[in-house]
Amino acid sequence: MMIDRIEALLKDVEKFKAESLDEIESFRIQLLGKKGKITDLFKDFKTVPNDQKREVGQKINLLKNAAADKIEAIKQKLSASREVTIGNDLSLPGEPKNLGSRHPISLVRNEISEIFNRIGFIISEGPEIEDDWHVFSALNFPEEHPARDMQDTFFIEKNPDILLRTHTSSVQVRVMDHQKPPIRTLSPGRVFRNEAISARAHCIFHQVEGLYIDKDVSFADLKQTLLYFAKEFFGEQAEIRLRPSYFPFTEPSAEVDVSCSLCGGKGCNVCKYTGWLEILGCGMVDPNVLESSGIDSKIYSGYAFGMGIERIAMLKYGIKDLRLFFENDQRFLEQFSGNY
Ligand code: 2NL
Repeated sequence: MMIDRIEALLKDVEKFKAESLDEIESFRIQLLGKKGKITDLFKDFKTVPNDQKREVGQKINLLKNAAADKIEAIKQKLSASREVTIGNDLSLPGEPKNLGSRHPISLVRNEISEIFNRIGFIISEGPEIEDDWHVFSALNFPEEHPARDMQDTFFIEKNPDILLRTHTSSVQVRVMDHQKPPIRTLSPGRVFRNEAISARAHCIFHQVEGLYIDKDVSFADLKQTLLYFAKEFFGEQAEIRLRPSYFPFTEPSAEVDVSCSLCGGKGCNVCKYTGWLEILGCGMVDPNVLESSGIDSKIYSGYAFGMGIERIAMLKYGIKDLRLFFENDQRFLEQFSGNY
């Protein structure tokens, strides 16, 4: 009786064919599942007379192994033939490859660089770990200037001479040290300030600074260059205005606003109903700065400007929180695309 059931199931296993994984699975459940026919055989084994137990036990085990082997073999065959089919079917859709996108800070940095490259500014780069001379002294910062304080600047260990640059002017000091005028250079880069992190401030951010030194460089040259930049970056309708300001390294100095491109100067909550957005600081290079780098301030004059890339990117893309630039959340990053 038991032997007949085993023989019949063995035949079923031998005959079994399948075209799909679903078929294989339902066959497996039929035989080896909790209520499967082979599982039942094991349950009924206790009813087998003692003198037949040995023979019947062996046969059930053989059947169980045969079923498991057959299922495995058909599975293998099926997946092999699937691979062959996929390999040969040129009409199947390709696997999507997700392309990355450039970081908004890179997009804006590259676009600004392009605009100034077109009028002869050459990119210069320099070290992020600097010395006091290139960051402060050569730029006419007095000995007791608060920017030199530990509260504002990161120092490397306890050496007050080695620090993380707080602006990329240090790169331009190095250019002036090694190059004779005319000088026309643009220094984009990462800068560091000891600030508490918030929606508007970060201890690491990015700057672009520009420097032009030649004979007879005037404030009018500076204004026209910045107007050209504003129109290229923000659009032909852009206007600029200059307000007097102060920097240790320029005299006179000015803050530059661009007309608000969102409301066209009428006033909105982005420009706080003034019609203007502050975009950069600038001025005529202080003669002390030229002389520190061995440039004769009686023969040469120059202008310089600096802008924060995060600030410009926030204006361009309407980003409200600066911290988004540093978190690398893909949901943020994948929204940016551009040619730069
Ligand atoms: C700002 C203002 C400025 C400069 C940067 C500069 C560099 C040299 C000599 C003189 Cl080597 N000046 N750079 C000048 C005026 C303003 O930056 O608001 N930056 C974010």
